[in-house]
Amino acid sequence: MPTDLPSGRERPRFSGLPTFMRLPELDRVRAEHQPVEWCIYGVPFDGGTTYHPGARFGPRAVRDASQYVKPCSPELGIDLAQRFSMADAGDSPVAPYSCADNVGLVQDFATGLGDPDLTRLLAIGGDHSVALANLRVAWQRAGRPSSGLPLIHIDAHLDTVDVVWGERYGHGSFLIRAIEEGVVDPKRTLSLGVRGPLNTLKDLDFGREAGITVVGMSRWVEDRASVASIIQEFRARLGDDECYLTLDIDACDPSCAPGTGTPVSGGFSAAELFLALRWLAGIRLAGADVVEVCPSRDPQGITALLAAQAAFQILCIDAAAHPD
Ligand SMILES: [Mn+2]
Repeated sequence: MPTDLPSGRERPRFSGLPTFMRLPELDRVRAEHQPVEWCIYGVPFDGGTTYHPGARFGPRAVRDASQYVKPCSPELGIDLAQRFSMADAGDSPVAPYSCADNVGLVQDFATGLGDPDLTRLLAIGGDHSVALANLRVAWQRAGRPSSGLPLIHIDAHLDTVDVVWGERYGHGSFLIRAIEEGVVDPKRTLSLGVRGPLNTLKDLDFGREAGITVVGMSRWVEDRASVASIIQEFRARLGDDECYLTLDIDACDPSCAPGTGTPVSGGFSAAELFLALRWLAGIRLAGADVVEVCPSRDPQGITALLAAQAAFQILCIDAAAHPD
């Protein structure tokens, strides 16, 4: 089903209220385009941040940058607006002082979006703690698979820290909580982009022992062909199952993504990130998120632009699995 998208050649992209990609607001989608297949929503929360705060302003910055995201991918031969009915549901309510309360609030909001049988959810953060809420809802909508959802995790950090400053639901803990809760299948989790320096040499042990395939940034740099074959193996294990994708923008190098709370040098260039996403094209997605854009550290807006264009590429991954 298509989306009513104003043409940038008729209505200038610098005019109008800035919804994500100029999508219609969810409650203004025409009846014949409901239920929507993808619903995008913002989560303006950064209470889970362990270093520079400010990702609470991420959804606004990404929406603003997304005015210049056009709907067609020539690389994949996809017109996203023709492939899917999509909408922007605005921002979730948040609990700025409580990570645990926030996860529950966002989960309740996301649960009510669209048609649970048909609508997939793309959350725009906010810090990475918000992914747990969207993951829980994606898992429910996928029919509560007992093994948990397969996951593609693109991030500089593995996010399997148990507790930081007494907090179990911070941005470095979303993945350990998701595995404990059974909403993610660690044995079908592929993590791309992890790199040092780390706090301890044991920081990756939980993930590896749980069965996560950790493809560190060093392997991408030193032996990219082996990363391609690991992705092929992962796709073979996935079969036709739906997979969740989470993108922490700090997976990218600070030279193309400076606006983030916990930057780590030596990450993906923008072009490399898009190459990795194209290698995933055709995987059916159960849901997705793009998190950790911190606009106050992004004076030129390049991080927000990258996040907006990456969100488009993520939707194209799923569109490639749903041919016309
Ligand atoms: Mn993260």
